[in-house]
Amino acid sequence: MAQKISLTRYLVEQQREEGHIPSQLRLLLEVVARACKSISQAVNKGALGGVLGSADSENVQGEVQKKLDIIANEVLIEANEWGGHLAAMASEEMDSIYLVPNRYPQGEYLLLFDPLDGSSNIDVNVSIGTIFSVLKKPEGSPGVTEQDFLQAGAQQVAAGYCVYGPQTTLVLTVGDGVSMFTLDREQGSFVLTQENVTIPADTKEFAINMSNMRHWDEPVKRYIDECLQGKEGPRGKDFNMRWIASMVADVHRILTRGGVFMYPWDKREPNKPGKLRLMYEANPMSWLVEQAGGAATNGRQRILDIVPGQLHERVSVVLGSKNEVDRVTSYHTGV
Ligand code: P6P
Repeated sequence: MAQKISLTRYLVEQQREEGHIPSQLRLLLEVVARACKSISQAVNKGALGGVLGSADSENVQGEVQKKLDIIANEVLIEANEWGGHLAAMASEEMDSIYLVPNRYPQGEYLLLFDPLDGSSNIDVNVSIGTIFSVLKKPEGSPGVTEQDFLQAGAQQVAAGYCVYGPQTTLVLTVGDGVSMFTLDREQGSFVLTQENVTIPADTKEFAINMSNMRHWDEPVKRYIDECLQGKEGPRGKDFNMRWIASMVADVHRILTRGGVFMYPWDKREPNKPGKLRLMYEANPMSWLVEQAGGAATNGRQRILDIVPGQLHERVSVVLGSKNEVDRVTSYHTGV
């Protein structure tokens, strides 16, 4: 029977062999993984843990916060603030950045996260997840400000998510491909279950919220309409549709079997580029997808090239199988 490789052993061997996981980053990733284990425990308790339903509060996005949103956020803050690997954190659930308290040593990394994405699915027992992105603190900046976070996604040094579904699976990249680790609850550790994850360049499966169709711009309507025409239409093949309304779950499916995920601009909110957040949803997911051989654009440009103007900036997202993403992008740009 093949020996189980734990996340710790994987990171130690990557650090030794590849040399691009400095000790502080390895510690950061292990701490985030441990926090995800705690979140998984809380999520799995559901009604038994008194953690379902809404808290009496809203987040910076103006969304009603679920109790588990707040629990997950607190777990990640408390797990990461004392280790000396971080200078500051940013979260979908917090208006401004969180500076590591002065009583703890400052590290060289910035951690951004959506502590519990897909929270509308919590109360109906559908997969949800934690998404995280790691940047380096700019050299020389004495203190840390929000400006230090405003780096393009191409600057990430690590990115990943943990999906709380039938399995609890951590998916991670440090720039050398994508690896998946499944939580072994008997051992309490994440075990390597897949390396060199690869997304097929072609697919017959798209993921989009079809109820918004009348609000999309023309290139998106054209792409989806051609998919719906099936083999009789210009694509010459039938398509299937999936929409879990939990980005982590939809992206996990695409990393596992291919597909294209779209959350496009919507004319009901013309001044918003999209619904999803650039820094702690689109950027980490886009890097994972690119590291697995896929592509990710906002319909016109590579998401990882977008320089953020603000921490909670939104973006349109088209990601997954490269040939499909390229097609959607070409319909927008005419190239
Ligand atoms: P809709 C979850 O709230 C989320 O941010 C993503 O995880 C998901 O892909 C999307 O919104 C679902 O949006 O409009 O279909 O509910």
